[in-house]
Amino acid sequence: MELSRRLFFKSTAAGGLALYVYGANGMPEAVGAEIPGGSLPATNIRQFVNRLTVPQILPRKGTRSTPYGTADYYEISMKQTTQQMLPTGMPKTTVWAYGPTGGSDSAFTSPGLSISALQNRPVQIKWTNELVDRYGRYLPHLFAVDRSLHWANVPQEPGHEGLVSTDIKPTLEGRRYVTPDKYTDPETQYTDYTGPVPIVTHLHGALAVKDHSDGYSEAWYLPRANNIPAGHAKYGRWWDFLKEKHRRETGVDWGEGHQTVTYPNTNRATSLWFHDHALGLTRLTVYAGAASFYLMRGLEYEVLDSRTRRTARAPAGPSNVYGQNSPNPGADLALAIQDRSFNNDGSLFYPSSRSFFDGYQGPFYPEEPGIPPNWVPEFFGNTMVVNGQTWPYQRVERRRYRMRFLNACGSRTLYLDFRGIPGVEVWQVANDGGYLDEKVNIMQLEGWRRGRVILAPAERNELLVDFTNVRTGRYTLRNVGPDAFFPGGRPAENGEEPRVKLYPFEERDVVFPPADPNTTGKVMAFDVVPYWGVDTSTPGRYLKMKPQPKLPAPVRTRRLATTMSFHNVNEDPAPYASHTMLGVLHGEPGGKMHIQDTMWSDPVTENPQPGDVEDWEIYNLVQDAPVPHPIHIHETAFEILERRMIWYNWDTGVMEMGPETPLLPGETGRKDTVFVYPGEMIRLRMRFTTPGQYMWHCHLLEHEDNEMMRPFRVGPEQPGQPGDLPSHDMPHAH
Ligand SMILES: [Cu+2]
Repeated sequence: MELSRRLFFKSTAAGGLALYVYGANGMPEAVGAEIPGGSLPATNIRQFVNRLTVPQILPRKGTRSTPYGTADYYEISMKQTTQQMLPTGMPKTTVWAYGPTGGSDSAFTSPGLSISALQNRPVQIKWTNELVDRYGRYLPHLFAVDRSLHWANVPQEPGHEGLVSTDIKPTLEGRRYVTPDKYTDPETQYTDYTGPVPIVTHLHGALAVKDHSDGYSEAWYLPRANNIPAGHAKYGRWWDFLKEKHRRETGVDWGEGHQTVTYPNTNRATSLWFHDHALGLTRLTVYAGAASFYLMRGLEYEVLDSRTRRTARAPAGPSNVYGQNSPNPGADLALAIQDRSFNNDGSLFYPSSRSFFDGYQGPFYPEEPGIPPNWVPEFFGNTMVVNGQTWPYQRVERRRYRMRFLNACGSRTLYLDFRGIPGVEVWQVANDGGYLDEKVNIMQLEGWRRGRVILAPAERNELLVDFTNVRTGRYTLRNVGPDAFFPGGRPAENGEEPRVKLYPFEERDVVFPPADPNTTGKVMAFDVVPYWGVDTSTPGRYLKMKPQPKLPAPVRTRRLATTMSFHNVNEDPAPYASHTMLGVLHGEPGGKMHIQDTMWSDPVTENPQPGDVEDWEIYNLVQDAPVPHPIHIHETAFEILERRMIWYNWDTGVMEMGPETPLLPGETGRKDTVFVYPGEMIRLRMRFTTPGQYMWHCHLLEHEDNEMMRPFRVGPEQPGQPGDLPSHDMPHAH
């Protein structure tokens, strides 16, 4: 198999960092070419063949009475199905899709049908795991599940001190990893997990959701299959406790293969999305297709028209409800962007082996305790998929459109680039938390930012895209984000050399190679045609935003860290990434700070009380492999108060504080996901309102699945909640 590029950063004597990119032959090579994937080369896929599909709205199944009031009620299943992701004429792709329980196969798509929710009108959903075949037997995962991580551990393989439990890291003692074709002896070998697949769905960005309804990673459940192997648990460690809590509070019970949850919908208008969150395999199940939009409509459009001082008019679509109309999104387009790789038979490709990432061939855990056999630290697909199709096109009229973008990639950061559409106006009006305090005129930003919109994994935004002054013809929406390890910064232009210099502060300069211009450098095409109607929506220049009230001063400040663990193996001078972590910092910025590394299994360290406003300062300390981490905090949304350069001296432990840097465009208002760049501290302010057990984590899904996730608790420990697990030994070397 062709090897992925190996890319890492090495400190130089001057204290700067040099960027090294290694090819399969171990020699530095140029970047900006097609990246490796499955057996189907991305260049064999014709672009702009299929017309964009915008997910229709899922009709509700009825209403239910809940403690929050009358709720819209839905039943949604996850099933295996096929869809035409590649252009017509090429093979179909097997995906895992959300769809209405009992609905026809055509209603199961990836992304799934959207939910349209109204602010303060609750929603109740019964989620069912239907990952079974037509004989009722469980379906294995589409991709290699790594059983050496701290994961759901469905087979309950023993952990430290012989502990038998789900949701622990098994020791796999005395066993050596082999690929499935070489697996013969369960006493001395282990291989990929191919059993029934646990799922649990999280509504990303939903505020004030109780923990029983938040998709806690240890509240997963298997499908109701007739051949669950002996010794396999059907539910995660937190299932019983949260099941009983939901039953007690809402009167609705959970059962084999299904879970019902209740959302209060106290958010402002914004674009939420839901996706799988099962412990240690989220990256794989989301890659298989488990993601959909959840569009939260406000009681009114929060934006004013400066000419009238009344509510502005947003570009609208016709009512676009599944089963009631033929699909017609009108001028309201929800766009989920995902990078994917394919094999010649149309199947999705995701690496089954660590060697795809950096050529490392083993030994693996537990022999080489830091290195899991299947997990890769990051993965970049070599095609761009929008709403479940590779490189679609969309016909747009010379008028204004409301576009809600979602970066649903696992690792990839998008730099959407509108520069190739002369005459277009682009206004960012909302981010993931709702409408901004200040609109952003994207085409008038300064320097390299002009025409570009950055989207970290899991971030969303809403753009008003105005084609009124664009000449008819075909235009490409491009992506100038990175194809490989991403250090932050800006894309190289005109053959510029990539570079990463973080220190000294006044010389900070980060330039990365942009995506391959022929493949992942393109997102989709717009075919601009005349418009014969009258566009009554408010032009961007007249939009007047309503700033959010500021949160009061915090009752406490927490100092937290993102770190990464590396291992030197054999004589190889380059360290191998082992796992990513969050941590707690002790000491004062500017002086010595000590890092308390924390893993998923460690006891809760962040424990606000209900109603508390807290500041979280998150320090990205990974300077020898500079990776920005998109941090997501459940239950709440935050103000971004500060970005500041930092430099942590790993030898002396001194945290040097540098100058403050401006917030990025579109970071006003509230957010639920935010990048923390390498060598940077970001300060977030938020209020916690709902008692219970939640998670905060990196949303780079490969990181999230391997320890870069922490439980946190609002309020006191709950009577009867599952106890802490013994912390497992993980190498904490840096
Ligand atoms: Cu991360």
